[in-house]
Amino acid sequence: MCTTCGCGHPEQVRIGALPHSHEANNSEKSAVKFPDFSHSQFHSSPAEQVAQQKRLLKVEQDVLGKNNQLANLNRHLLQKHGILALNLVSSPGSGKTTLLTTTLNALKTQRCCYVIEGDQQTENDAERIRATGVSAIQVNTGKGCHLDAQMVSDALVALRPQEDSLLFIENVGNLVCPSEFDLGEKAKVVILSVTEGEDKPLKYPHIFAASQLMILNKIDLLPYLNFDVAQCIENAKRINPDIEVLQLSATTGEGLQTWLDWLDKN
Ligand SMILES: Nc1nc2c(ncn2[C@@H]2O[C@H](COP(=O)(O)OP(=O)(O)O)[C@@H](O)[C@H]2O)c(=O)[nH]1
Ligand SMILES: [Mg+2]
Repeated sequence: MCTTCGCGHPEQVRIGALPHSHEANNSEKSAVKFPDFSHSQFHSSPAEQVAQQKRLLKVEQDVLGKNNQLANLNRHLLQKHGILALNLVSSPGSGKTTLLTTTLNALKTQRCCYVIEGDQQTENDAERIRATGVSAIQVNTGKGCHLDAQMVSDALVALRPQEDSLLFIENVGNLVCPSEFDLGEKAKVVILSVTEGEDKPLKYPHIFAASQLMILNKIDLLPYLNFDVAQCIENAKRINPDIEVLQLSATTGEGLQTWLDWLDKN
């Protein structure tokens, strides 16, 4: 994982308590008492912890500072050449690649498009994009949970996009870390599918706060689910009052035109 996502910060982890109604153990078997390691020898002394935190903070500042510099350079170059770059973010399986292939099939005769694909492993998504006839570069991040500005810069060297084109960047499936890493895009677009639950904007607020647009995907499945569309939009707007919202189905094409119109005006 990355240095900024919090996995290196045990002090940021909060373990909640059971509600009282769940505390009683009525079963005949006795409850297992797991050892509590929280104050054990595995932890450093307070002085060591402060030193570790300072070192971590410095690493984070260095990583994000360097990333932001390069992201600004990417943005400057993309804007200079009239390339609209969008950073598509979602959890795995929300339909980013499906939306891209449907979009590219609708757009490719009118507009020159390119795709940078981010995944931990495999070339699968780049191959799905290339099947539409559009050029795609796959970036495999290995253990990394997000794309960064350097990866996009390197992919752009390989991709050689034309002036005034459209660049879609499909980030690694993750609603957490990509919110922190500016790639130089014009806008982040967060995709949430209706199978994921309407509470996700509240649970993963940073990515919804950082996005200009939320696409609610897989609306063809709504008749089979208990998904409250109005509640989901209200949750997203509680986090980001300015967020725009589109509803569509990447597989049936319902609502796709609203997305194509959005692309046109941006
Ligand atoms: N029913 C339905 N399935 C979809 C839709 N969009 C994507 N899927 C399916 O969701 C799965 C994951 O899609 P994919 O595009 O690979 O998601 P990604 O991991 O975000 O790129 C695939 O089985 C898609 O066919 C949609 O609008 N409706
Ligand atoms: Mg994908």
